[in-house]
Amino acid sequence: MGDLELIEKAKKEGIELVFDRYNKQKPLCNFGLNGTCCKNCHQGPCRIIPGKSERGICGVNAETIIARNLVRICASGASSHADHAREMLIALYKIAEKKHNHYSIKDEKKLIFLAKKLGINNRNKEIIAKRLVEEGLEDFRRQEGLYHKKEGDYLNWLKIRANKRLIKKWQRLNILPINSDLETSHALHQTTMGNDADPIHLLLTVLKLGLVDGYSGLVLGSDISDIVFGVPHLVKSTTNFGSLREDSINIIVHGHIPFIGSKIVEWSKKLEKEANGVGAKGINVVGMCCTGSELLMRQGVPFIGHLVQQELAIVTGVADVVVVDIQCIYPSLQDIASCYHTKLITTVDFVRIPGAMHIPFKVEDADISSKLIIREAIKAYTKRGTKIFIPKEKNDVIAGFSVESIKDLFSKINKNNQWQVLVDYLKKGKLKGVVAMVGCTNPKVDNSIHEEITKLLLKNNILVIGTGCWSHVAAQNGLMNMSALKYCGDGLREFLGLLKEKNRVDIPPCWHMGSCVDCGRIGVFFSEISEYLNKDLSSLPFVVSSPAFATEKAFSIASYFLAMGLNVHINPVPPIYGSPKISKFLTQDLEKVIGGRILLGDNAKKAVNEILKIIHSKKLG
Ligand code: NFS
Ligand code: SF4
Repeated sequence: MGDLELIEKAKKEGIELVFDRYNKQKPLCNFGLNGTCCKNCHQGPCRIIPGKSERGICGVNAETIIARNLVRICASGASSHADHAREMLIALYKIAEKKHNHYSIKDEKKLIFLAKKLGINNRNKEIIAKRLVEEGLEDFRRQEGLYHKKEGDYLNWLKIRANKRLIKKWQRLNILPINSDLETSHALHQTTMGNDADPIHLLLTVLKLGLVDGYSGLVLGSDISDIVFGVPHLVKSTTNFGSLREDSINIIVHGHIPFIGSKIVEWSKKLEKEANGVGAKGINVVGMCCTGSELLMRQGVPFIGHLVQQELAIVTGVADVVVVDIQCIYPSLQDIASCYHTKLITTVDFVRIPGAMHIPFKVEDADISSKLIIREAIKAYTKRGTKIFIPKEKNDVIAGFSVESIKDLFSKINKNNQWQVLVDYLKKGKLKGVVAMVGCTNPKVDNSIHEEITKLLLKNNILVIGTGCWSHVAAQNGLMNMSALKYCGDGLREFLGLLKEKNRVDIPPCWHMGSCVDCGRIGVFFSEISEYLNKDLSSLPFVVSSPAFATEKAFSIASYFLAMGLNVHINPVPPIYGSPKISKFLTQDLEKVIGGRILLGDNAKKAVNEILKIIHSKKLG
């Protein structure tokens, strides 16, 4: 797919890549891999060695260390998503204040839909938006549930977006979060030296943090970005490095929040003449990682690479600017950029990379910063070297499968009960289930596992939906266009054919639901079907798989899905192996507590076997 050629090129040019650094780190530390190291205080750090040092200096055992570490992973992941969502809320408030005209409320329908759920009634959309923001921010500051536990003292977004049956279950388990910041800071406190030593209680906190991640991060983040940028609808574009252009100025937008990217797309058209002035044919904006998905599904921008490919984009020699905001940005980008003409630009105050240029980006002066960034790209283009190689491969992609757009597709078959279309196919057994593919790529893993699992699922008549870096791998391998129908079993092909016929649009077998934050859309998708059927989510043939998870966020997303009662395949094995009790609890007993558990499987066949076992045990009808 061109990656190998680029890796070869990097080698020749003496450039160190993520894969080289991974090799230098080998062998990876077993204590870290098994979850049995603790540095939560300075009596240690401590490691658990069976038969030698079974307890840390404070007396804590392996189970507790592992459970505490998982809590901390989830607190970190959840706070990343919650911070993202808060950023969106604050931006929406500024937009609603109308003190500037850089952005506007694009999707009034979504605004009203959410406002109604929150009990907000007004005729003025700006007033509605501001009140909606206040309700969202309440999820970062509510303290009421602390004094006296009352009914309803938990996240507003959970109240309006979660499945009612699940809320009751979470209430019984006492894991309904009061406010996002409180829960993540509480989790850090809970896991310091001398606090919670009960591993099961700690693992329930992992589920609670999954709900924080889900409702004050993922769902909230996607909802607000829909209001500002519009609910995604089906859109066509391209993927792979072949979407870079030698004759044009290439701007790679990398990170997670769609504000910068969308403006750069807009200004790249307006400043085209300036680009022509330096001999470039035009300005080609492409997306990397989750920003790639955000821009793809709303503006049809090509998305060219996932986490472990970000460095390779610069190695092509045609990346004029790489502009980044938050999360998943390898600091090595600057080292590599400095070997070429590439300008790396950071934009968020708390994400700085030594050597990179910093252009602060605020929604209230988005146009100014976008122009500055594009002009940096124009300048950089004039300094392009000759060490250029763009892999040719380029695949077509169909994206934009939001819950709303999926329901639109279904409504052409059943106007009033959209979910019935999917339910009928599941009941008839023509579709066996739905699997959501999520998460990262990882240098530790052969990332073709994404592609292999996906193909096996399609063959087994499973509808595959998904987000994040999975969507890059799937798209790059042609699984998000019509050519992938050849991988589908007959029942799935019939289902997709019916949708195509009734809607008169191409429907590929893998549905791109967006960036990682859009895992919230997956949650809403599953929740709505379970509510429609009035059945527990854990009784339905739905599974989640994260076959190459890398980030803390990916683990907190997994806890969100676990908390919903779904079975979640996670690979590589999360740091739980240091305790047989914890491993057993998470991979077996958890099912009795919440309905779902962690599935393991380090290759596609094993993973799909596990997934199919679950799916076959949960037949509808
Ligand atoms: Ni999500 Fe994985 Fe990062 Fe996006 Fe990719 S690494 S947790 S998919 S880019 S956030
Ligand atoms: Fe060691 Fe306990 Fe301190 Fe952890 S909290 S570093 S196990 S003494």
